[in-house]
Amino acid sequence: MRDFAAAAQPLTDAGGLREALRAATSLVVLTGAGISAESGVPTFRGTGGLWRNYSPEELATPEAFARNPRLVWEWYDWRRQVIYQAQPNAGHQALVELEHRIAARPPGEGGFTLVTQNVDGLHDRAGSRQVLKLHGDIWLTRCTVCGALERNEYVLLKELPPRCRCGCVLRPGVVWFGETLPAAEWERASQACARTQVIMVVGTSAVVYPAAGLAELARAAGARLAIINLEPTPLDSRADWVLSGKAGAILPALL
Ligand code: BJW
Ligand code: ZN
Repeated sequence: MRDFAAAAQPLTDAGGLREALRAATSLVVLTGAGISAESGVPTFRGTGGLWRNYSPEELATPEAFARNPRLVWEWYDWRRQVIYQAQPNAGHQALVELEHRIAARPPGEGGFTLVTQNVDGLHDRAGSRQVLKLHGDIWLTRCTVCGALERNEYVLLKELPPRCRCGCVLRPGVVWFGETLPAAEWERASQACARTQVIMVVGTSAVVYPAAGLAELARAAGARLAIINLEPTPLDSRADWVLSGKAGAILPALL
């Protein structure tokens, strides 16, 4: 097991969080792009967050897709190639271990709930059993006309934009700005937050709503809040623990 001294940055009261995790029978973990950064998957914001000088706000919208579906698909096709080659890292794996440990405790109210904003599927590939994907899945396509939803794991799509069997344009099966989150996932995530003892928010800039609001929801219902991030986030001032450093070092160290 790794010692805290091995983590890249100083940890603020990590011992207290470790104790809270040891005692918890309910835990929600909310992850963002930062947890996959150490697998080589670029984040959206900050260093290396841009693709060909476009920001996610310029590409991840229905308007951008309507204007230039080929450009948007080029971005997704590039990201699918990067994700295809990536492997889950020590951070993803630590969350699998945490899920097992909490499941083994005397049954409490909530158990372990993993909520992700990521579309990369790396939590599933690491072995997490129940992943609530708030922003969809990059390996799904949805027909813009007939609505057919399919898994499409080809990298380097032959035709951009790809087309449905019905002949119409397919879009990525993800949630863009201005679109609503999948209702069932959102419902389960917010219910878990309303009854959890601890919420850990890992590798997200916490600027995109409603996902970022889950931390506030949990806190308002009495949960303690831990932030794990390389950089400060807007949630830090309300957190019980702010652990500054790489998720791939801090999460295993907490175990
Ligand atoms: C590390 C690390 C390491 C690096 N270790 N850490 C309330 C207030 C204001 C605005 C709104 C609001 N409610 C709704 C909105 C509008 C909008 C919104 O939030 N806008 C804000 C940007 C202002 N939200 C929406 O439109 C949402 N829909 C909605 O609200 O529906 C209801 C509605 C409908 C119609 C009208 C009105 C309301 C939908 C949001 C969908 C977001 N979609 C995307 C794309 C998904 C598909 C794809 O992947 O392509 O989701 S955008 C992009 O941002 C993606 C991400 O999931 C999301 C969050 O990004 P994330 O994960 O936080 O990544 P980064 O890059 O921002 O941060 C990485 C972090 O990691 C950094 O902090 C680093 O420091 C850290 N890090 N390496 C630890 N090794
Ligand atoms: Zn179709």
